[in-house]
Amino acid sequence: MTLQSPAPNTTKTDDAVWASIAREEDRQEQQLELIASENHASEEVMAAMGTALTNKYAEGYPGRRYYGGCEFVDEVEDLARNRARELFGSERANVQPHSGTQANMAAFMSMLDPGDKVLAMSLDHGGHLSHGHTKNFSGVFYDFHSYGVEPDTERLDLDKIREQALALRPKLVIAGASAYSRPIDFAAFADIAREVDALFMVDMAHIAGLVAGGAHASPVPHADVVTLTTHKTLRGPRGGMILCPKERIVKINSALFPGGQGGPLMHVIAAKAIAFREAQQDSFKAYAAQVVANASALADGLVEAGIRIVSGGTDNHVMLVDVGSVGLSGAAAEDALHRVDITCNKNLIPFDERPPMEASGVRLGTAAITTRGLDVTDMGHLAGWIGEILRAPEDEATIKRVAGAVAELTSRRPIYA
Ligand code: DSN
Repeated sequence: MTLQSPAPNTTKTDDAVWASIAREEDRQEQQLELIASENHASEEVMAAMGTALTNKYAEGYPGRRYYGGCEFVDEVEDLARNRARELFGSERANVQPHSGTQANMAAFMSMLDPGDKVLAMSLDHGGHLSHGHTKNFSGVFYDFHSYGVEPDTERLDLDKIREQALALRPKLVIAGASAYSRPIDFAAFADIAREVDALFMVDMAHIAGLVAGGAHASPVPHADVVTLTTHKTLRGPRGGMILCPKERIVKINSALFPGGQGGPLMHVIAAKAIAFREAQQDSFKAYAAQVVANASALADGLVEAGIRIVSGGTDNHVMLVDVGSVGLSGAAAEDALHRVDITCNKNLIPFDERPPMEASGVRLGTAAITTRGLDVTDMGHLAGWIGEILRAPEDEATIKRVAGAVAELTSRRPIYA
């Protein structure tokens, strides 16, 4: 494929910005990206974001815009909406949210009044900022209460969550997490919500690509509203999306625009449409299965190296590594791994006694490294390298040897060949 924009010979006059972009592109090629919420979008997805669609205002929805000249961006948004509906088996889709948090804001506005009670997963146990953190709009405008994982299993206990819901009688129950490595039983969650006359929403941002690829059960048949981001396991452009049954779409659309956003990013919506088509291919099903297989192999390898994984392992793309088990804080582990070009983020583990900027865990995910072709054999090596670095974070010989092994692997498996 020939990229149309930016044309390969585009005159680049802004040396400062292009130099930083080049350094970031090199960084991505040279480092193993284990941040669980990141991925490497295809060149075609990225090309769509560099087109003239960025110039177009299109407030409103296809066929009902507040600007002229929208006939072609209407085509693009219709393609994106229809492909999203087909991909996830949803009656309706809104592809305009600029982010997952803005998708959540619109979802809440469509279902809740300020002050309404909501039950969602605690951020400290793996939930998300926009599910009720006191400094986030969600915690400011709504009355959020949280459930968490059990101290012994480090898993959700649906019976306990049901008891909480019966006591609280929330208007909305939310399932979905940013650091939870076990399957979520959406049907059981929906039953709890129905029993207490609550609405049920799922934020599947992290697992959207696994759902699309058949590697995690779908929440779409069970939830009143499903929100997601398009850039994590789904491997599209940075952005958000909302799925819902047809009777909810009018309120959702109006809550998103004019409720929470102005003009949609039509260049990003074009990139979303391309990513949804990519996710409809058999190759994406294989990708989703490989993401899960790789995560499982990486977790097993770390356990073999004597490092504790929260809940003992993973069934999806993510795991929480308790680096306190080898005497490190999450921040120290993140720094140590960064020195050998392995990128990850410090993360609280459930019942953590350290503050968030220090934390006792790191969160590792396999979405991005699977995109660049790493397999379960590579995971065995990677687990060994991580184990060596976490056990000897200051040992120069170990750092040099592992950094060399990472460099050899990344050069053999380029992202954009
Ligand atoms: N901050 C994202 C993550 O890393 O999981 C979620 O929004």
